[in-house]
Amino acid sequence: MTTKLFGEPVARREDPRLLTGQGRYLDDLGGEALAAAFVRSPHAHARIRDVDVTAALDVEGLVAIYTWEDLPERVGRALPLLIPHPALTHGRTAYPLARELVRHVGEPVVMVVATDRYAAEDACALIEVDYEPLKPVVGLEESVQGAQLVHEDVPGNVGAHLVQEVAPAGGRGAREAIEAAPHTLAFRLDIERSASMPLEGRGVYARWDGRDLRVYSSTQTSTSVRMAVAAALGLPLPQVEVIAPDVGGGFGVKIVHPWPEEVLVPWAAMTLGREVKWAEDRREHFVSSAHERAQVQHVRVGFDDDGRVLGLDVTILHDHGAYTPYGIIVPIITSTQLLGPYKPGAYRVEFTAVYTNTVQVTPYRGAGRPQGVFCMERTMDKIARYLGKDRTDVREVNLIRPEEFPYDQGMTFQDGRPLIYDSGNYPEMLRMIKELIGWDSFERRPGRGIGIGCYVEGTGVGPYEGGHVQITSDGRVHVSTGLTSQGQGHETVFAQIAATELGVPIERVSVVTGDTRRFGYAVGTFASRAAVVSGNAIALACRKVRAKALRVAADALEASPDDLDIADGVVHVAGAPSASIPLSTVAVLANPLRYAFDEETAKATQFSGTASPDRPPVAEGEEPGLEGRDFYSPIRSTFASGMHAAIVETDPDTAEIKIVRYAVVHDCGRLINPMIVEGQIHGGVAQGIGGALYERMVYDQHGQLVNASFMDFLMPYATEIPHIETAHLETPSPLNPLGIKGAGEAGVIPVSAVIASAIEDAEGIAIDRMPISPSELFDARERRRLE
Ligand code: MCN
Repeated sequence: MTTKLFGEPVARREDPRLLTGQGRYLDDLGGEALAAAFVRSPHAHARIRDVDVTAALDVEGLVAIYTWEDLPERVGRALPLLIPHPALTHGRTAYPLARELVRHVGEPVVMVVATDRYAAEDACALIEVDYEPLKPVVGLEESVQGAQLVHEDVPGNVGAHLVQEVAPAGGRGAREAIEAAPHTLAFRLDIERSASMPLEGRGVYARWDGRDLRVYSSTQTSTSVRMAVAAALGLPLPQVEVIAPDVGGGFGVKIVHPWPEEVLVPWAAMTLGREVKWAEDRREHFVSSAHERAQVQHVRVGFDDDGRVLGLDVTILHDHGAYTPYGIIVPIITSTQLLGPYKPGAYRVEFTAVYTNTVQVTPYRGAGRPQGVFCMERTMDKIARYLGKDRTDVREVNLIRPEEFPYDQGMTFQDGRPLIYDSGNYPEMLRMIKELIGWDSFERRPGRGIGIGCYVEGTGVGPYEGGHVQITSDGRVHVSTGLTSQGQGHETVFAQIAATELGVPIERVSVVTGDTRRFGYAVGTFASRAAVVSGNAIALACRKVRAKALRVAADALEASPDDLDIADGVVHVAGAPSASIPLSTVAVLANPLRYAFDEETAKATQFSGTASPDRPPVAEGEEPGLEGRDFYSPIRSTFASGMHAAIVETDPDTAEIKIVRYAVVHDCGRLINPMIVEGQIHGGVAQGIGGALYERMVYDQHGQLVNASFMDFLMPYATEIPHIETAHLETPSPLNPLGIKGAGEAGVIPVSAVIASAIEDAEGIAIDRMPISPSELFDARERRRLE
């Protein structure tokens, strides 16, 4: 095969379109549609006494106003709880429009539809909602006290509680092991609340033609939106199409389905018989979508003189916010993946997830892992400091060795399946990161420190994805898969896979994602799963099509399929290049209708015109055409891993923190496209730096999010992001045909831990909370001075 593109740094094919303003995002569509806008709660907790719409009725262009009472029973139901779990004893989800109570600032109360957004917003401003304010629960400490309840029927505000314990066979439990250990440490760690901030917010646009409903949504899961909308509106699935156009980022927030707006806008379109659209504005994104991180962790660890962990006991307090559409996926990921590349003697983890009157918490890139890695890596650093050892030596003695794979880490994941690491080489990775950053030659001085952080990430979760591949009689290859893209470069990597598998030039391959008309069975883009799950499904579909192409070509060339190969879009007999036939011709021959795209092919297939006069029947066991589809359904996750290191400098006067160097070693199995993986890592690291130094959601005691704008919620600019040095280690996954592991969240996961490690090294001050601002570092210095 000459067309080997798998593993090559092929330039992203979507970029010319996306970077020159040719992208078609949600708000570029539906120019003629009516606009929806929402009245959202200004209170964190209140009872709705009355809604008076009288003044709004005079607004020119007003079309309709809806409250919860106006919704039919199916539409007005509480939104689905997407991933139930036995430990989630009190899961709660919101109604599409608030029913009697509001539980966070920003909860939608009234929907207005008007001829344009200006009129809709004007009407919203004139609607008077009479609220009876209730005392809000803000912050974890207040929630666990349970004096005030977020949901009247959830005692103590506790939605979920789970304990998991792993002990070596016949060995002590974690608490016992800690008591018996030569050394012990105990400390508390805090990670503040942050959120995905895609450039494009959420949005939905729907049209109803009296029979079929077409919904465009800026989503990460178009097939799930389709099912949810069909169910809510009582429509048969084939009558609902959902299309994700270009999506300007998601980072997790667009997995939640359906959002209230995703049900309400299509329902309004059907009810009014008009096209309706809603595009989220930035403030709505802050107060009405979802947040994450927000955890307090108490750690106790026992270890020996070498720093080997003998027992680890972690207690996590997790903030759900007001609702749990995604169940307990975030704290369960923290608790089960916290151990990273290490094997402590015994591990006990307990989490309690509580409600507060704040925006709901759902997975954001990294999904609970940054908190877990912060916990484990702070632990490693503290052990090293206590023993006066090098921090990498302490990590080294705790690492899982290459010969121990597959390694059953002992925990049970959300779906009840065990966490088994499939492959990796952590000691080699540690050697590589030390060399890349120059760990051993680093010259430490006050105000200049070096830090390290390591992680393991379960990627490529099931249950399945599919791929459809068709070769048409012009020789082009059309690939589709149901999951969506938000900027990950899927148009490029899936084309690389198809081009390599089929032996065709990549220019002839086109890729469609996230369109239920093209592919109806899919799960979605999250959990770094597209490359593993759709990538393998597409490869398997290509292999089917390739096998058929060889069968048809073998007939024409009077050869055995085993003697044939495909290169540059031409099937040829191995060793006899003149005996060949282009795939375009094979595609014509594969369809008895014999429709040739051009004259040359028509001649080659021995007929002219558009239809063959004599049509042979379709061979038994075959289907007409050169197309096929297949699914890939992983038996369990494949575990990617990485180690990051950074050098920081802190200003002696202003306490400003500057990242001088940042290095990454990453293992996502076989790389499809190293350039795209590096881009993913760079984006992730930038997001991680935001979480380490800048980004936090600041709620006041009334439950008001006081920094709900980009003026006040600090995100790093390009000027704050250092050059990121990257090296790859490829330990193929034995679990899937292509040997791939995921990469999409890799960059973000360990950054807070790495930066904390480096600042602590520079300052000699324990860094136990993230993010850390210059003023907080300054205060910490002052506290130390006074001690
Ligand atoms: N890749 C590769 N070789 C591998 C693994 C991955 O070339 N061995 C490529 C993939 O083909 C894909 C990219 O790297 O183009 C990321 O792959 P993968 O790890 O499968 O992640 P997904 O495509 O499933 O994307 C989801 C992941 C998540 S969970 C979040 S959150 C996230 C992220 O991707 N959100 C993003 N990256 C994002 N990037 C952009 N621009 N926007 C977002 O919203």
